[in-house]
Amino acid sequence: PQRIFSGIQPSGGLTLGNYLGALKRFAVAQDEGTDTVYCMVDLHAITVWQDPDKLRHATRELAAGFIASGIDPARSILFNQSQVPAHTELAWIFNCVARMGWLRRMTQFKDKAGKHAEEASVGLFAYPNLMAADIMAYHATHVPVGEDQKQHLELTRDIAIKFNHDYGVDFFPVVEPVIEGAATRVMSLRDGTKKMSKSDPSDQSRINLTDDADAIASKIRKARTDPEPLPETLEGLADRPEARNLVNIYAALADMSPEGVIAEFGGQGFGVFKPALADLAVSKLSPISAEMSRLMQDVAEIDRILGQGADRANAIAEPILAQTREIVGLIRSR
Ligand code: AQP
Repeated sequence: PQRIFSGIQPSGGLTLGNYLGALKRFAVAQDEGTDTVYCMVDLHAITVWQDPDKLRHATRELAAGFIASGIDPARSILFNQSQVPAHTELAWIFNCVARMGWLRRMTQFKDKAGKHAEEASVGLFAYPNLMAADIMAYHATHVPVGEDQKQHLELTRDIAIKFNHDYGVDFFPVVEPVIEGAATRVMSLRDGTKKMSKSDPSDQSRINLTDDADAIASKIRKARTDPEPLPETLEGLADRPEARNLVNIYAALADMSPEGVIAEFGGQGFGVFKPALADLAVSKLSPISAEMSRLMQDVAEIDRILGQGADRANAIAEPILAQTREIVGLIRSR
């Protein structure tokens, strides 16, 4: 049977990239009736310093973002990672399965640690092992993510294969990454070669799910573009990353193909396309942002939802962890 797992870090506010690359697709999977488990990965967030009050706020706001994007806590399991201890215990076991050389190849670590790898936390280096544990603790088979997470999922597969091989079992499934749609890589509005990211120092580079209509419209109006009108064919976007990004965003928001967007706007200048995109973005995102602020008025209710989700998550993960201990040879006295 299929089970989908995915997570988002409460390391700041949600962006349009997180929405199109993750949340919107999470809601579709749930609505298709798949078994869906969604996690606020707070333990991943602390691999770089987080102010404790801001972390609490971001975790609750992220939960509100999930619910406002259509994730129903009754149909999906929605919880925060640190309330389910199986994640960290399994991550330790995976620390002992994964090889240093595998982790050294991870481009996200290189990007995030930059020139200061010696000062980065050990947690940031071991991040992909915890991610593998998140997924394997539920025996998830499919993981919808953006393009940026592809390498980490390959590592998850390698860990599952090596664990199964080393212990002579067929226990952990080899997961399938699900990277599809027009917006698996939403780019920065200031630089079409960088991904849109919650931790980018420039707020102008991203659309936040909490931005109001004016902010959304103004960021799209000011988004960097070239002076040419949109091309008549998709191929014409090949060397125009900023233009291509805006076309992809339009397509994903409108549930159209990029070809369809070009069919509609090809030959038009950005003076026409940007206002149309701004209107579309405002109409799709305003209801989400309004629902998020409504939910954030009652944080006790959010905490209650996360607690219930954690109970349901524990009920799946604990037996899988118990079997893992058995396979590895860790004694549990009864
Ligand atoms: N720009 C993006 N386009 C498409 N998908 C994206 N995702 C993130 N950015 C984009 C997808 O969102 C999910 C959650 O990501 P995350 O918060 O766990 O970590 P991240 O990928 O590191 O996201 P950010 O926004 O860039 O956070 P920071 O700045 O803290 O590193 C994942 O499925 C991801 O693919």
